[in-house]
Amino acid sequence: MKLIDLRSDTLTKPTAGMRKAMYAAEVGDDVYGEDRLVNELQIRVAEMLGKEAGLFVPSGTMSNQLAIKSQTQPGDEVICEYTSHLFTYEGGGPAVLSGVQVHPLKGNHGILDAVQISESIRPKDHHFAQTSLIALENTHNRGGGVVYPLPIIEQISDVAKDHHFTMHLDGARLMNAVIACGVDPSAYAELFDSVSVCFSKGLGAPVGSVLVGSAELIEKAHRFRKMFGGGMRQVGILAAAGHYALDYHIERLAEDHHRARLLAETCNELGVLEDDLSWTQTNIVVLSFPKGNTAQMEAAFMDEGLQVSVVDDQLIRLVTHLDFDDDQLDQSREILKKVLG
Ligand code: TLP
Repeated sequence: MKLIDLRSDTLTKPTAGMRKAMYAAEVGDDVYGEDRLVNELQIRVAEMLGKEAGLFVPSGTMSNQLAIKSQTQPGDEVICEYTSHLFTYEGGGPAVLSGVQVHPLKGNHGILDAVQISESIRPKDHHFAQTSLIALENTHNRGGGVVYPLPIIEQISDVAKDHHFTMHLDGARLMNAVIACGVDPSAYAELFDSVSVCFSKGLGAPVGSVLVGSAELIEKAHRFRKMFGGGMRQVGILAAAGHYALDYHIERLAEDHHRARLLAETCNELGVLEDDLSWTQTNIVVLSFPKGNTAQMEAAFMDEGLQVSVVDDQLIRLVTHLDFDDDQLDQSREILKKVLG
């Protein structure tokens, strides 16, 4: 039985076209700054997002951590959402790598608002850690792939400006947000000092992210990338995959969103969708079960050939992606009905 894998959009394999581009890639040593495709990719992403400079890094995690390191001092505080990737899934990186403490706030499907952020800013008093960075995530992974509404980010950005804080965007799935709501990526990016974009999620590349920001910020991040062991050598091979993803895999994200919507409709009919259909906005579908049932449900789906991802003891996540087609969609809906019906 061929398994259908909906655990994550990170699981996609490079397509034949992408592999061809990687095979043909001219390479240089990027630690010397001599890999043309890497240099071009950094400029390309920076221009797409309206920023001065970009830095190619191995992962979304490193990109987020470099953004924190480059914009904080030890003892500072970073405000973020309590299920955000940089707080939940990055191994305590902010504390270890930047010596900052994270102030996690509970959002609505991962979305924070300006009022709760204002209320959580520490007074200027020597008892408190000083807030210096606000980090948001768009789309919000644990929020169920929800798109951050631009007006809310604008209000949060006003708060940040009033207090002279910097703003970082974990845009691992920024292109999903762009396709879902038709907002230009630069309209999001102009509200942030740094933005991280991943090629290895919905865009289907095997590896790689780019951090963008001002030339000064990226210069600092470049130094820290070396310190974190992220200086790479002949990585034009990977940059070629990034270029290919930008050329061919952005518009098609709409297909992933459509398939996710159909999966969500089935889950809704079966009474297991976490919330109403309006929260399934991109390629992530979240299912909710009575407490303690998710390991058993995961096994039941697996027995039928569907791999899902257990988020916690109540939630299961399905993520649509480049390697998930209409036939697999039909089969998945049948499996959901069989297991849950
Ligand atoms: N997310 C992965 C897991 O780590 C949970 C996934 O399967 O969704 N930001 C966001 C919003 C992410 O979802 C991820 C990966 C990252 C950053 C980290 O990217 P990598 O894995 O490249 O370090």
